[in-house]
Amino acid sequence: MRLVGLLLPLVLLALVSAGTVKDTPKKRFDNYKVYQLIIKNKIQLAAINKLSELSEKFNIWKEYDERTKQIDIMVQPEELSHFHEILKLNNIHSELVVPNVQTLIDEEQQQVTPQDNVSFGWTKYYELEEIQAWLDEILATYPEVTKEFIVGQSYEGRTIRGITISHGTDKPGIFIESNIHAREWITSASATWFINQLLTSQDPDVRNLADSYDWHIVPVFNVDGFDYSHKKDRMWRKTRQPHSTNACIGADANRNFDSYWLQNGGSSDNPCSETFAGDVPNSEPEAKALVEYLTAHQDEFKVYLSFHSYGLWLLSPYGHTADPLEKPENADDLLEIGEAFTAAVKALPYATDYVHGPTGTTLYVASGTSVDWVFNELNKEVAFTLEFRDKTGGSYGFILPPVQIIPNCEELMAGMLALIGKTKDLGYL
Ligand code: 0X9
Ligand code: ZN
Repeated sequence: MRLVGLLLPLVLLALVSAGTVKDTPKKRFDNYKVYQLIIKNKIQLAAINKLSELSEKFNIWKEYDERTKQIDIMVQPEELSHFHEILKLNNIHSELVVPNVQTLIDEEQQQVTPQDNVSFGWTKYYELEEIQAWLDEILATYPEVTKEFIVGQSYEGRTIRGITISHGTDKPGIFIESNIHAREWITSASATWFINQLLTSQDPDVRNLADSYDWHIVPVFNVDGFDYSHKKDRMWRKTRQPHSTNACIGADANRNFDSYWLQNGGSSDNPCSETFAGDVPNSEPEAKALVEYLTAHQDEFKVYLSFHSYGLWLLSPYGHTADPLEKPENADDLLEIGEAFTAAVKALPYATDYVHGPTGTTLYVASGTSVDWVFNELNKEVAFTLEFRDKTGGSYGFILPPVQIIPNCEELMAGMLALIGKTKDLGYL
């Protein structure tokens, strides 16, 4: 009796303090299916883009890719017959790539080793609190070479944290921003693995990488979205700031930066779209915080990398245009760096094929991205978007099985060694 009397207020307190996130059940994706579509003309593209405005029902996993003409799209079970009707009417070819998204989510949650419950490893995906606790542990274990930095606060009041790893002073800096898109869990898993490698690896090449540069790494940038993707909706992409005139929540943080913002069709003004640019540039507190942080610390880094998934791409600016004639002055250097990265990844036993090139002509036009903002406004000459595993049209998309975390990380390290090596050879570092 006394125990119940003590416990009940505690339980209630825990529920209340966890806030509204605890109030709604976790979204299930039973029988949601993912299709890969082949788009042959503008009418077909317009038809699919129209559907995708209803992002709850038709959720774009991979936007229209200029080069391969493919789109990956997740469809709610209730909309399947409508969807197939639209495909038929527009003569769009489709292939089923994920028959049941919930099955993938369930498999993703299965523990690979019981050990992962005890200590942090890279055979499962961790929640935000676990990543934060791990970061604290890393900072406490390596006080000589690590330092915490704070980018700012998210809409829901979480702290956006980063770590610097530095073996000396005034080395050329490399800034890594990861998990700007909430559902891209492999990005923070890889960023934490990379931090761990810089601190613990005995491989001479990795030691050289750690010792020669000042690293600035933000493993989870979109903290609110990431937490929401773990607790409520595995497929959440955007931020969590509500919109004043619309029920749809959040903006695509990677469309919210003030570089060609909302231009050239590379983003949307519809708050319900997955690529909603926000009402104004930097409307999202997270983007605003990053802009302010990077502006204040612009002298501390020369290379900027943004981790995404999926598709196996290494993308350079510009993102705002698909005109091949409109390219940065150092476009050839960026191609050479991209070549080094893709060749190094290909040489691993997995023989994974990354594709590199300018975003607008290689993938699709994306305006207002963090990478383009850093490139154009902070005049950083080397800036890339990395799109990790899965491959497009693959069986997993964003829900990359935990057994693939380490292989993805190995590819990241091989690619990174080559990317940084070539960037140095070309005189940027
Ligand atoms: O659309 C995006 O924001 C990125 N792809 S994702 O599927 N992860 O959402 C690509 C961003 C391209 N980057 C630049 N324009 N620099
Ligand atoms: Zn992304």
